[in-house]
Amino acid sequence: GGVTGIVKPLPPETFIGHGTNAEMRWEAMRGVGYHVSNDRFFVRNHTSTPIIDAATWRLELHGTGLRNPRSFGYEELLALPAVTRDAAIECAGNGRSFFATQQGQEISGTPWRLGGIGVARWRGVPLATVLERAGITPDAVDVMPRGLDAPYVADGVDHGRVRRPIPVSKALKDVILAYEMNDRPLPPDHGHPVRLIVPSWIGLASIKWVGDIEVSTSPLTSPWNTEFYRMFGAAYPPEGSPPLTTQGVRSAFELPWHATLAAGRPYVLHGRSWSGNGRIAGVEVSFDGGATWHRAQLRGPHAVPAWTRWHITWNPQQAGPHTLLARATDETGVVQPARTTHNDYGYLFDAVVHHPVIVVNG
Ligand code: MTE
Ligand code: MO
Repeated sequence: GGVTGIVKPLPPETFIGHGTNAEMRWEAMRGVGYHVSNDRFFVRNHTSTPIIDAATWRLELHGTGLRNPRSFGYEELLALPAVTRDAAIECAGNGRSFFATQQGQEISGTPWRLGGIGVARWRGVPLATVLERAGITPDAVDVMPRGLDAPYVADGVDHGRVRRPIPVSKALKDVILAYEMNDRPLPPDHGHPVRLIVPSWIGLASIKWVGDIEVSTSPLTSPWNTEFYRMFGAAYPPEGSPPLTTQGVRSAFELPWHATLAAGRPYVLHGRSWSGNGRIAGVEVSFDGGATWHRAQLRGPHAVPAWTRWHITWNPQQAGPHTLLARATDETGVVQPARTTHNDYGYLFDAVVHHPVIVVNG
């Protein structure tokens, strides 16, 4: 899948049947600015990265919700009024491995730690512009973009090409058809030539390698909003929760797992927190596994929906293993919980993560 740079591929056995997946390395984020460079950005593919020629690529708009079904070529799209914005893309399964390692629960799916997220500067055309030029009707309800990557086959079932409906209200609000990532043309792994950016929503909604968009006056479905990307399990109704939309609140330290620190020396610990609900209002850090909490210093910018950087000084005194915790609160008052309610596919792990470090006598 063309994964380069310091992105760390997951062990091969973890992505059988899950395509090409690679995490962003949090321990390598120190000194990295607000945006994650394209070669460090996480990759999450259901199958594999297709190589698409922008010169022959077309975006087909079709369906009952359009008065003027039509298509756009790459150059036509580039000629439309463009917008640039910072936004996070985050996999619904980010943090999934902590259901097992922190809560002792069974889950299935790619075992992400916290590296299933990245923030980039995206440039492209508002989806609303393209839908208006295709004559979206007032009674249109759903918009379903579909990728040009290979159909997703799992356990002998062909689910077709990756696609998922978005309600018209969201599609017209802030969704972008992006052709640039951090001032470069989209790299193949991230959707070249054009992908959707659906701010605040689970990463799956941001369809890569988009080839067509159906606009319908009746509700649309796909396996990605009926079978997958809903909560199933003991705490949920048998048919599952409604399809997942916005992300929760999460935090991560820019530190290696099991980082070694010397006792008796002050360290400035850095991290980032983010929320699908809006801005981060505050972050507290605990150096003693949750007994006491200290307010971290937030540092701008604070784009929505993207992350807020923070730091806090720690002067470890006692040698031995320690657990660092970071707990964010967003502007809507949502606080990261101590535990996340289990769901079978391990989506939306939002609990405070126990980050182990080792203090040695300097
Ligand atoms: N779009 C297509 N066409 N095929 C895919 O497999 N994966 C989705 C989404 N868009 C996917 C896709 C998922 S699950 C996520 S989390 C994001 O892309 C990941 O985007 P990235 O690989 O650019 O980080
Ligand atoms: Mo995802």
